[in-house]
Amino acid sequence: IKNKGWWKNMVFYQIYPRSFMDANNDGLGDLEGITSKLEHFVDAGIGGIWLSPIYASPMVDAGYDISDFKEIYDKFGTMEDFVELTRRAKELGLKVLLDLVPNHTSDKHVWFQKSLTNDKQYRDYYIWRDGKKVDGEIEKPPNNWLSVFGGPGWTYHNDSEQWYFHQFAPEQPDLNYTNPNVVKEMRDVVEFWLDKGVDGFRVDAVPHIFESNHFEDEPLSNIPGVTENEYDYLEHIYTKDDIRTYHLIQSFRNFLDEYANSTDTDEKIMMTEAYTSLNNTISFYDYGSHVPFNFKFIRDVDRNSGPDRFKLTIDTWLNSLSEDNIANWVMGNHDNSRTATRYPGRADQMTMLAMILPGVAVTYNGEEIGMLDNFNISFAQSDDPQGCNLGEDHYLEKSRDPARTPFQWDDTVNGGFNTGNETWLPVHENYVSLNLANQKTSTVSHYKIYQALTSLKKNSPVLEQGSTKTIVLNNNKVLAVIRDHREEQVMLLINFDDSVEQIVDLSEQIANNNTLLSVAVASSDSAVEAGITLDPTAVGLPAK
Ligand code: TEU
Repeated sequence: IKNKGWWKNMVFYQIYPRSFMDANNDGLGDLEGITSKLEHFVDAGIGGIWLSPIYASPMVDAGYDISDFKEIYDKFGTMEDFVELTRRAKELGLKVLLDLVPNHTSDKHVWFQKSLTNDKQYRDYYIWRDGKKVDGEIEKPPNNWLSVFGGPGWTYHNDSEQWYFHQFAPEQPDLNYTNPNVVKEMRDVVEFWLDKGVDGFRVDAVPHIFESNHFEDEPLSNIPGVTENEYDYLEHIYTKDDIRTYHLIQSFRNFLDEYANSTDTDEKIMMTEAYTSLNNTISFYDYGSHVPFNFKFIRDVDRNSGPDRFKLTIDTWLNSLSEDNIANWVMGNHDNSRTATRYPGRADQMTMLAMILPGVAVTYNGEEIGMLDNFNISFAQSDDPQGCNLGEDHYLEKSRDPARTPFQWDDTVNGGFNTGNETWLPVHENYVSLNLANQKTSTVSHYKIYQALTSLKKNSPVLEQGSTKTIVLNNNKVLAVIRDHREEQVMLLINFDDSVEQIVDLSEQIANNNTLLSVAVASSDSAVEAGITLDPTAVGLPAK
């Protein structure tokens, strides 16, 4: 395969198209907006972009409910706009990945519409079951399976007197992957976009693709305080992590490889989204995923975790990899609270970790400037079904909207996202000071640090090929990450203490005869002058 491994030391960036840049001022981001901002990625040191779904959709789940896999959502633009976006991206040397959503379609997809009419071919594209008759009278769902967004995983269809299954919203019916035609359809979708020149895919909701063919009731999780409508009320042993998922992923991988070979184009890659156990995540490497998303910085550590917890989290991940697996570090995405909100005052440290650790780093749009969640969203303004399902009093507890508000480009109206029309979610009011333009002119800013780190990552053989060691120093106040390669070292020091400075003695850590290339030090967002000392020369001690 041509240019195999181009992605192995790359920074990837997730674009949330609705919120990135609104070129036509209709309140919703669009492809033309993205194209107009492609230079930003070059400036930020990003190698590849992944676009959250841009396909035709009724937008019940922000585009993860697709009504036509081969059309562009009209408010995002046209196929010509997409072709232009990729053309310009290639010109700038950027790789382009799309979101592949194989688990389900929109209920408005023609396949489901035909399925509803009992069409011979399409009925079996989805998962239809008879309900349970109670006292011979009231129809109940076939079993107790729940939807990730809360409530039953089954919806009744009056005309055909059967229930269909949906892991997510009722408007997102699950495809039936035991039907080979469905697999073939999805392969056609992949091929369609590869023919348009995309470099790979982020594959959505992978552990949810298969369900047990026996439709057993799931056991109760017995987690205290969880109510019976909540997804966590059950243990999902029959609807998640099915072994057949891995074989499907392997078949996608084979297809990508065959495609790259037969067209003599660069390697095509796959990133897989799976919130699952460490073992299951690592298994995706064995079944062909190039980048099985590592969500450990989202799920396993938080603002209260000390250096020892971080060390454990990093080491456990790295030690699970076999030699040819490439590590990856995801800091945030559109489903989770933003990094700067989850790690108050430590956004820069998290950026440094992602960039100094080996392998692929994944940035969610806005994280390069330390954007914060916007909780100032009324129920009426809310969009996310996961939040709205909880009703007016509780929607913010699970809503993903706060992490999805428009990108803050500058201090003009709406943060420069558009030219003043109302935006689909409100722009965070802090945009007046927290914006890209501002951070570009400051000598020290989240963005400047981000840039320095991506540049170091790209240009340093140590970071690309070096070994990795983590050390807890100063009585569990400081975490050191040391990358070592031949005669060179890069060391990252993070002071976890919010108020007390740490003097770090590094004499033991610096290998004899080695040149210490750089030391990145940061104790809080305000102490970043020291963190920026990423000069390609040895930097003195002690740490600030
Ligand atoms: O998310 C898959 C998934 O499992 C989510 O339910 C996730 O755990 C949850 O949102 C955390 O709050 C993917 C997409 O990333 C998400 O945006 C979609 O809603 C979902 O699939 C359905 O397509």
